Amino acid sequence: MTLALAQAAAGLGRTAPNPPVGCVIVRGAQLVGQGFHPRAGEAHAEVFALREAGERARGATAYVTLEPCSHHGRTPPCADAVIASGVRRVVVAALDPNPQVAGRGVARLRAAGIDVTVGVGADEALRQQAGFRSVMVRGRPWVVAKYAMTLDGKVAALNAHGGGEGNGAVSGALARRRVMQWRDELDAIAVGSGTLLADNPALTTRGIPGGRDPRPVVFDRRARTCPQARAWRPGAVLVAAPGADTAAHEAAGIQVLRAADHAHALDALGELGVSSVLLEGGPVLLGAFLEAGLVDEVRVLIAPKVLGAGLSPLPGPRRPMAQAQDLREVHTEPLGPDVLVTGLLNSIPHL
Ligand code: AOF
Ligand code: ZN
Repeated sequence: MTLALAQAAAGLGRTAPNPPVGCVIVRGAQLVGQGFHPRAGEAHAEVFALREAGERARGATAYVTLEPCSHHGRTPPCADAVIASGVRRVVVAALDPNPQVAGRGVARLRAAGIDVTVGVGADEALRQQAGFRSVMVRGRPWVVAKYAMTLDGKVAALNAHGGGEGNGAVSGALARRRVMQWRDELDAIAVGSGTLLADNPALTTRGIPGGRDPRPVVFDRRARTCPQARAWRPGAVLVAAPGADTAAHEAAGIQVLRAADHAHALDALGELGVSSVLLEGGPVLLGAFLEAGLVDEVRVLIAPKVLGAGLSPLPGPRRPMAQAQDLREVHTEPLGPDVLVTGLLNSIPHL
């Protein structure tokens, strides 16, 4: 299953609205086939793996990171392909929350006499499929809030006017590389209008071989950003208030999405085929998402430096420590001199 999960990882950021899925086929001690789902509309992981295995699939065991599908979508049911191949045992990491599948894939395999085990490697599979599961079950993308801060909890120095000062990276090279990996793996990257105005960020993936750029989403209620800013490449989305004057942006070819609040904006992004969002700031947008309960996962990079006055990452109301939000499934990892802390605020939809 570890190999199947590694296969699936090749599809991260490329399969929406479909899930990233990996499959390996093992006969005795021999790996006879492997594959992953490259993008929506193309064949599913099992099909690639079975194709490679050919006749050697007979009597073999298939490891799949998602329950083989039982329905006719853009492609025919994988459960039928698995049955036809002669595979004798199937190990599945997680069931498919798609209501058209939802356990029917496994049921069909079992009805054909195949021995099926479910749940092996489920934690990692759920993390890989968080975006797909989120849209399928909740109708909105999985939101990952990311920021880099100093030991004293500041994300940016202050400029002379008391605003954020964009210049100067907080974290080191390894941490910055990890952020680029996340940009490669998540469907969209979201920032607020303040960040666009202050930094004019490119919001691209740099330094990752074969990397792809996430779709820029700019939360700009009043459409006050410059339509010529670097973020406005093809596919970029402006999220504006229902009454905002977006004529200049529309004239520049920018896609405008109107939403009364952040929750509705996320629903609309889900409908556009965005399964996961890397929310990179600034603090006003992060704080608003957090208070609305819309941050599902947090990834924080902590740099061993002390700044003094500066911007806090997540401004929120005053509350007693007993009411602080606790993260679940917390992981820490050193990245050179920095420390990465990740955790969940909402659970990944499971079946
Ligand atoms: C699998 N293996 O590799 C994937 C699955 O339109 P389609 O035919 O591509 O079907 C999309 C649905 O199939 C998707 O919503 C999810 O339920 C399942 N994805 N299933 O057996 C795969 N990518
Ligand atoms: Zn399938």
